[in-house]
Amino acid sequence: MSDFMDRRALLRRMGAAMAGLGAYASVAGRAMAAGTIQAGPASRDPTRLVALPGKRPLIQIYDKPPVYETPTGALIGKEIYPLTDRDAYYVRWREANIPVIRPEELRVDVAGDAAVSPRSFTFDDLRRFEEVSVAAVGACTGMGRATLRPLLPGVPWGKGDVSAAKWTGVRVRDLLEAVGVKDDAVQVAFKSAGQTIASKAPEYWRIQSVDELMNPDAILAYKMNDAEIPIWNGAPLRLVVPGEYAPGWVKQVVRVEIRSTPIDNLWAGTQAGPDPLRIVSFVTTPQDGTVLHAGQETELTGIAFDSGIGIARVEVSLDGGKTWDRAALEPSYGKYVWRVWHYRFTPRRRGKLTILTRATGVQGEVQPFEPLEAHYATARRLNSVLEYASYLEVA
Ligand SMILES: Nc1nc2c(c(=O)[nH]1)N[C@H]1C(S)=C(S)[C@@H](COP(=O)(O)O)O[C@H]1N2
Ligand SMILES: [Mo]
Repeated sequence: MSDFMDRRALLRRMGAAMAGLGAYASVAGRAMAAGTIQAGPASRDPTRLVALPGKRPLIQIYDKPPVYETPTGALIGKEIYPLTDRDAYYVRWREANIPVIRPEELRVDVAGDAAVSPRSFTFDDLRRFEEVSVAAVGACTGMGRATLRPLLPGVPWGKGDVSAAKWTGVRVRDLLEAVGVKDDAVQVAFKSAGQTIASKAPEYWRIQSVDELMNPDAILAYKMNDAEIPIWNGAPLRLVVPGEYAPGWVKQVVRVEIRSTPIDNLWAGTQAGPDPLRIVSFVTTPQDGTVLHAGQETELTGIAFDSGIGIARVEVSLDGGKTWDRAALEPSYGKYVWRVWHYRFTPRRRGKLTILTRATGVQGEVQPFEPLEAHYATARRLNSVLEYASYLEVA
């Protein structure tokens, strides 16, 4: 049985590697032109690991467009501790074709009716601005959705639709100042290069308010963890808005539109404004399903993050929330980076073990115990203790 599983996983991995990136883009592109491409069936089998070219095996949720979750044990990486390694960073696209754009081919149009002097920038032009770096957590708004009942629409994410990386590039503010922003600007829209699978809104646009983009930490990045950005994570240029949820972090940015009227588009929504990360914590290792040994001391490692305000403490409960005990926090590695924490205990009772964790921020905000009803209804931002429970076993 396990032999069979291994073979299947191996075959899938080989298939994915052989298909290659070029093949993926052109096959999907042709299928889309023929009107045959659709979102693949959603499934979330945490044991189904598939490697995209250049990535290590990740939990495949969709094949086309590619949606891959990072196994929790791979969130804290080694390239730049405690950030996620580039080949483990989660992947989420709506595009049916993901063009390969070499830096020398890149043109970014910074335009729109509220731009004073619209301009097209080459990669070399961008490199003439001051280069800045920021390390930040990137998190999808659907975190933990797969754990809720009734099941909600949307990508059935587990806990791994989040990662952290060091991004290097140019400040959006510097670009906006270079072209000039008119007084009547209400928002800035960012458009990606490819075409999404939605025929009614084939272009992926997201909007930010001008105020958010005056944050010097908002950047258009061309490097990840001091190296090339994987195509899957938005090479050659992606938007990074630290402290905010990642749907607005448009990948493969080719157009920046400074607008005096809100854009009317399925992806963009109509309201520009901050979308700060809500406080959350969870166990990264041991991963769910791990069997612990009764009487043997075990160390839990986990992460906790918020929008950059600061984590004061993380507590762990082994009895379903009746009692809580404090975990040991590692030092902060940057305000937008997750805090790593550890907790040691010795399991005694054999059987299933559910572990809850609860983060508290420096301003007193507490990770909610249950999903907020309003958020449950919209299937967004479900950062409760319960969604992030860990399910282990003691033998
Ligand atoms: N071009 C493009 N950018 C995009 C998306 C997308 O579908 N297309 N998805 C957004 C969403 S919903 C998320 S959660 C993040 C995921 O970034 P990643 O694939 O680098 O992990 O990218 C954002 N930027
Ligand atoms: Mo997302």
